[in-house]
Amino acid sequence: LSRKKGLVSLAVKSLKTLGVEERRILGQQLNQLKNQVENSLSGRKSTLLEQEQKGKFETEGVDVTLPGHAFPSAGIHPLRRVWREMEEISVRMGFTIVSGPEIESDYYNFEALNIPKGHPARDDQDTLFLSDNLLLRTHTSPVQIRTMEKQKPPIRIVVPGRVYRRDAVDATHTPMFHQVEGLVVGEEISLADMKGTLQVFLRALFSHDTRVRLRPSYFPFVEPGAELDISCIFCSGRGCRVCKNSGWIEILGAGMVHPRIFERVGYDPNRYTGFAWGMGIDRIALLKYQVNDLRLFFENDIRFIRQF
Ligand code: 2U9
Repeated sequence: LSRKKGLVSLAVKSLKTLGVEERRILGQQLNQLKNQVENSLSGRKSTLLEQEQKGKFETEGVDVTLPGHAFPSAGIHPLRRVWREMEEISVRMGFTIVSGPEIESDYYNFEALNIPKGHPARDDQDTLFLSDNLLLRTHTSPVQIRTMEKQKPPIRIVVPGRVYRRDAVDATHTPMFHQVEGLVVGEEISLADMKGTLQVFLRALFSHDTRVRLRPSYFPFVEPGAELDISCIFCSGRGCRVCKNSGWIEILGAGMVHPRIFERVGYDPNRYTGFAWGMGIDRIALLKYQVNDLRLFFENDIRFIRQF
């Protein structure tokens, strides 16, 4: 049937050499022939297609009784678990969870926290500056300042969040890590309230018989300041590898809020006192889950995350 070389096409072309009557009869017959060939071609084509389909159904069919493919999911990240647990304990104790910006001004990150320019504490906290005035917060404390500017005492807040320091990455340092800080402000709030509150919190986080002890320490935003140790969660204080045989593990820093901070946010330091504390979520997750390298928390290897 092809237009140039097909036998039927050539025969149609040769019709013009014939007389009128012959042309009419032969023309009709050629038309019939053409239809026949076309019909049998398309018939054969659909038979072949049908056979192909049938073959495909047989070889590529889906067996719905086979088990499906498992969706790869890792579960809740260990850092998020510790973060949530700390939030839940705090809320049960009557605290409100507050958050704030990760990009901060010099004022909220340092100045308002009694860390003036030239203060040696600014060296400790190798800061990631974005400009002369803007930086990535080195602690979540700016959120406590912002809250006090907006609210009057009593204050009971807990502030979890990401913080940043200019550290080289190794097993115990990452330039971004996580903190939970807390702040209580009111009338006649004492150091005993601080120790009792932190003991209740830490017993809920670690174990009901965890003991706590305070050691004097220095932070510019508190006076007096202290570091808090808990009795070792692995040997209950008898001495082991984790606590380096001391029976104690340092867990957080705390202290009574410096009166100069109250003055700056417009609280009367003669009327109000308060305490604050801060701890690293990542470090506590290392301890709780017995992980020896912080970097594992940031690689997000599903085989690691699945273990918690
Ligand atoms: C205000 C007033 C006081 C928060 C405090 C610490 C002590 C502390 C460190 C623990 C390990 C930071 O993550 S870490 O490196 N923090 O030792 N933080 S007192 O004091 C405040 C905060 C806000 C307005």
